[in-house]
Amino acid sequence: MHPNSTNSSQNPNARTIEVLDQMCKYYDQMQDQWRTLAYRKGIATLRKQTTKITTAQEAAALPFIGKRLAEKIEEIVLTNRLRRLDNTRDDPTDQTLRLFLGVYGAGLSQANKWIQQGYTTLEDLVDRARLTDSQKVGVQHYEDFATRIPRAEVAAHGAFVRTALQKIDPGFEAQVMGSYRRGAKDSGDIDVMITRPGASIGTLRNVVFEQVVPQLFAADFLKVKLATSSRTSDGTKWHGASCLPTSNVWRRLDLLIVPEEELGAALIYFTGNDIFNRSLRLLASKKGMRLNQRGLYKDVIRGKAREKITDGTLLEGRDEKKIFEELGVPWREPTERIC
Ligand code: DCP
Ligand code: MG
Ligand code: MN
Repeated sequence: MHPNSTNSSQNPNARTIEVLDQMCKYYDQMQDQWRTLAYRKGIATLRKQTTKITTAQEAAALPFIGKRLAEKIEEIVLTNRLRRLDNTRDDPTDQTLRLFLGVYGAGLSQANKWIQQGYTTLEDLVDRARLTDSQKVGVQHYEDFATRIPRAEVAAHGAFVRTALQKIDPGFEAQVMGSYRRGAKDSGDIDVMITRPGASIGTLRNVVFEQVVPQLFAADFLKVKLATSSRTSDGTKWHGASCLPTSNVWRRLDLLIVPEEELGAALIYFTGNDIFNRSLRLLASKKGMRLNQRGLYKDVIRGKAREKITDGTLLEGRDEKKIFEELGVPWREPTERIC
């Protein structure tokens, strides 16, 4: 999550950050997006401090650290631990919930249903629960998907996809996005963006879905296609699992199809991180603009709650640097987009 936190042990708040990171991970596993986000912002603030923050009052004076988080910081400094975190570790239902939430494709309601049905282990799910195909894969490869992917292996999966694409048409490009592009030493999944200068979205989709994906299955690199819960699937994404010939660990792989006109906006969106993206979108909306994974738009009319009333007109989609310029944001290297 924080790939560039190299000299973290030298940070005066290293121990506080370590404990808060665990708490953040817990909320992330619980799919509590609000608390996860609040912790990540607070942790980012702490990382920037050059002195040790010891009191709640000191902590609360810093950006993105509210009263509750400030109190937790003080508790960690005073006791070297966090009761809230200890509690989660002692509660068996909580542990089972987290176990089940780790199954690919299982959300909170599904995980809670399994608990209500009396299941407590992954074996219970295999033996007794009625699972979707994706959930079956999620259980069978639970360990695989929970394991971080070393940077070199992420690159190798990207290269495998690129080679297959360029055999069909040398004009194709495949670029690894997400945490990898931000320079992370390991990643949770592999995000590969596919594009080709001059090709229409129809051509891109056809080559990817009708040619590359089948070929990569035949090569035994792709293992399975996985369903997503998102309603936003517009036929430009493929989710599944891949495995290198030299390995037996399955990895989560996303293929993202992007036409040239949208390349710059997609580069921004799929590089992230998600907090950086949110802050750019908020800034755009404050300036009467709108940013999404397809482009930056101007003259967007919004209502009282910043809800958009008109779509606006496209300012820039193709060029990543130009989008920063139009937004009036100084260029940030991907490795600096950690927020
Ligand atoms: N993204 C976003 N908002 C989301 C999900 C994703 O802005 N809710 C963008 C930013 C992410 C990128 O898509 O960086 C890729 O999403 P991933 O979930 O794969 O996240 P990362 O690649 O950043 O991290 P990980 O190493 O966990 O895969
Ligand atoms: Mg990723
Ligand atoms: Mn992904």
